Amino acid sequence: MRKTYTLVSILMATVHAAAQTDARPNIVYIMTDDHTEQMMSAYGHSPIQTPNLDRLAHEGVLFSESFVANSLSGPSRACMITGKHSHKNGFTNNEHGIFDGSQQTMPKLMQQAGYQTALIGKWHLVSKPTGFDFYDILPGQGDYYNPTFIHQDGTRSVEKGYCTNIITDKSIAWMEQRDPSRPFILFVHHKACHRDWLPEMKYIREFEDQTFELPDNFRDTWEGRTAAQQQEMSIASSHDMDMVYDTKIYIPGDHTRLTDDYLGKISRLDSADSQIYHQFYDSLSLSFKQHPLEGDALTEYKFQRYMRDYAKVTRSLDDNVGRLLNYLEENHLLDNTLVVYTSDQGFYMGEHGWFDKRFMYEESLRTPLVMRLPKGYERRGEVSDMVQNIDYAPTFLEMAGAPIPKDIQGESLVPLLKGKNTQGKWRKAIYYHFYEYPAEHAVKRHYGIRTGGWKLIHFYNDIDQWELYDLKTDPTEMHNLYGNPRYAKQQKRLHKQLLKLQKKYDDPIESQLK
Ligand code: SGN
Ligand code: CA
Repeated sequence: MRKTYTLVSILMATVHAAAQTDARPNIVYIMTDDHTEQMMSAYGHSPIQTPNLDRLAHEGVLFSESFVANSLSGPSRACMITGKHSHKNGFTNNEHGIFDGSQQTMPKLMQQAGYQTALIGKWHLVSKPTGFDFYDILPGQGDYYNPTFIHQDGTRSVEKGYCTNIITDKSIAWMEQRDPSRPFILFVHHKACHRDWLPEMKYIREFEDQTFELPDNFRDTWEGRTAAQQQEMSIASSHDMDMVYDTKIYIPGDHTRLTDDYLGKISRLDSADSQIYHQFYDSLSLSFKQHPLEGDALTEYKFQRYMRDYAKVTRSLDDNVGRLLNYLEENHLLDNTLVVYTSDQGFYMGEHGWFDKRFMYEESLRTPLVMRLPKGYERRGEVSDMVQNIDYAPTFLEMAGAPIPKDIQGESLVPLLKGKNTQGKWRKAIYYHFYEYPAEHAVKRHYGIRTGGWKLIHFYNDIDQWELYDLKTDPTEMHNLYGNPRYAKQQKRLHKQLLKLQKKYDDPIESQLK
């Protein structure tokens, strides 16, 4: 009898605790690394299917004009958590940056507003995370196979398994033990789909029958674009895209500069997985050795290998987004949770002949953004207003009913999510600034403005070149119109608009260059 009584009281307590007494929406923010719109089927032109990511879009909203402020991991993450451009949050580049965690951040403000805050996965801001009740992060870029995690007490441990699955397991485990009476914001930061695209064993043979179409401008020779000519992110170049490290093809005797890095990653596998891995890539290497390729044929071969491995990594990612959504659904959390899916930037899938990001050209300036909305937010379908990753912080704060500090530079997306008519008042242009040069991939420093139909970019530092694009007639940005008298009017107008944005965001770069 006593036993039954105890059980009933425990059950009652659980039911009571399960009701979230604070009705503000939860937020699950899923951010991947280097996942791009071209590889997400909801965006309409992907060669692979991403059903779970698409589910978010179909049940919620898809932002068709979504951009970053600085197309690189650390800087992008810093923009996201501060709601400010790089020159204001101080984290301008991966190579020399340490994020000043004592500054105001959105996670801190959410915490102060009574939210439980947790961060799991890639952090990449060097300093210790601040503003999180709980964190469990990857060191630096992290590893796909049996990754090491840095726990909140400073200790590290190697966790068995595939990184994308582990990050999801940890996210679910955190939600399981949270205080159900208070709202939460959970940041799920995947390593996928970052270089060097190491697949989960169960998908190692997926996509091998698929031949990916080359983008129209795959053989771009970058005329009229000096910075593009001098980049080091070309699929064709053996220096930029390495046969061993990137395409996982061993050419006997060809011990490239990255072999040790590659072996370091592969040696993390335990013996059963290592066998599967080697069986697969060794057989590819063997057939390559029997039928060696060169010139254009070799470049196209590298492109196919790149696309297939990227697709495999994306497949595991899509599964795991599905797992997380199912967890929310099964636990009756979906109705009152904002689920955001985005990436730290877009990526080149062979456009201009490239991989990687950094440039202000469309593929890497854009980032996928879909949201499944909590009750009370009625908007559905495509949102075509121009949004940027500095907008997430004010959006989450407004949803939490917390004040938005004046120095936050992004705009809250709440009016858009409520389906309100913004009466033409929404921004008509976005500002971009990339700083990491000299550095890997050799993309020059640049800043610029993108409007609905035009783009003006200034490459500076060891170069002084402007580029102007008419995005309506030249969406793949092949023709630099800068200085062409036919476009003098647009050029002048964009220069003016750019200066206005730099004034608005208080970026002193133009005066520094004079
Ligand atoms: C690593 C990669 C680069 C990549 C940067 C930044 N090289 O250095 O290809 O551009 O990260 O990526 S690797 O040999 O280590 O794979 S970011 O997404 O973290 O900004
Ligand atoms: Ca990235």
